[in-house]
Amino acid sequence: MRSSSPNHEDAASHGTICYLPPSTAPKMRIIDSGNGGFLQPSLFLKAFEKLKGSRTHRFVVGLFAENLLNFFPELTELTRNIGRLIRVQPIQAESRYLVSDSSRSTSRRIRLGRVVPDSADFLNAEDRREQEGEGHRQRTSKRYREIMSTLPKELGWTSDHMYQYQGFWYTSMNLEGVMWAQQHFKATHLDVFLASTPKSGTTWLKALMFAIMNRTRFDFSTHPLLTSNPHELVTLLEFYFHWNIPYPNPNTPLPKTQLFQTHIPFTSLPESIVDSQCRILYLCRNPKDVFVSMYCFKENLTDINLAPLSIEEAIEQFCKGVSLFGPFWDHVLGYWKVSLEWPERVLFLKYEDLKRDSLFHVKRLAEFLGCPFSLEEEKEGIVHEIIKLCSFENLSNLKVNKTGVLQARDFIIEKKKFFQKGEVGDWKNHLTTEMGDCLNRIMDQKLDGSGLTFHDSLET
Ligand code: PAP
Repeated sequence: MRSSSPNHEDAASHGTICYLPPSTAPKMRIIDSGNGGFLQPSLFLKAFEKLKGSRTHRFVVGLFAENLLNFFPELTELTRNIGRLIRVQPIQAESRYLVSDSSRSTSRRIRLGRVVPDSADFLNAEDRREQEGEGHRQRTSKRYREIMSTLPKELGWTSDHMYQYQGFWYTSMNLEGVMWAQQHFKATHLDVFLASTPKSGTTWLKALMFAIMNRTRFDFSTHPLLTSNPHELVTLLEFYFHWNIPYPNPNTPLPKTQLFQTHIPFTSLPESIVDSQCRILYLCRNPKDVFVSMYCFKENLTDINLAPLSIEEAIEQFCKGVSLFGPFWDHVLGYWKVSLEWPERVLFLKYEDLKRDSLFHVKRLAEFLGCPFSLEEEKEGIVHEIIKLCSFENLSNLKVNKTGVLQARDFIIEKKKFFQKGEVGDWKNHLTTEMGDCLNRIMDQKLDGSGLTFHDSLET
């Protein structure tokens, strides 16, 4: 990582680029390393304009991208130009912030400025705890990475490597989160988990489960799903580690029933989830659509230093079991078996079945969650309202899902990427018949004797 470069000078020569958050925003301000002035958002925009056309015009400056956008929606447009924005890491009282440029074939990071405390006494007890937490997180991360260095690894889809841990494949970031959850997460019997392999329709189910479980709290005209992305409303368990620690924050009482999402395979779940008798909804989708959805999605995540992975290489990896949280078949079979063993605790649902008969499955889901729809609710059309609210057509057209990003540390993804096509059978537009047959053969082999098949849903 370079601490200075011609681009640094270039940026500085275009004036100060600063962001002064309002008092409700994180208690930090950015000052330019040049002259240390402050800017309000409008001036921030102006400064950014100045950079246009320069070598640094792609280097968008921001602090805690998500907060920035929450407070200044007018900056949303800028995120289109964000390459990879490296989250500010507070190091005691002063930090650097880094922005890297994804517009070029090689990744370069430049130091544009410093982050300094707003005032000498800016660190209150909570801030201090947060900083201690950050230090602890970094030490933990280092320990996890040492463990990772001893694990089998393979070429990654979105990062240089994936690591095999307890029989499944992970990126280093995901694996850190899994290890942390195994060590620290404490589930209670009131918790509900949505489990799935990536790209099985999790975003849809998050919306549906949230809407079903909270239906008496919100009305449909002002529903949180109209203003928040489903991933902002339901927490991804293995990302806790990358957000705030320590968890749970003793000062924040948790709601009685908490809905979590996870991609962790059943055999690697934190023990407390298995022991606490909480409910798990497992969502799966035909593997060919999962593969294609992941392949298209990965374009947004891939480290720009990596050689692109062709679809042929990717499917070869998938068929070897090397995919995010894969092998796909072991993930699915793990939950399938417990759903047969503990039907009252684990409900197994297919994306395609939900598409085919949403009404039936949404009602079944509500029963499983312990909050069945009453006859009055059915008469009032509440089930239909929930289905409509959470439909691909509705969610994908909301401003909140068309613009902006989700961020956890240096993982940044545009919200609209969670809504690609939402169709059954899109694989036919991407895979050759041979590729499809090959995946079918493998799945038949792996699922043989389990009673689980994807053929019904596959050929829809
Ligand atoms: P994640 O694992 O990254 O959270 P996930 O939500 O499981 O992703 O999967 C994304 C898929 O669900 C996308 O499928 P596609 O690539 O084949 O299009 C996305 O379009 C689809 N999806 C998202 N929301 C909905 C919805 N409301 N209804 C149906 N499908 C949806």
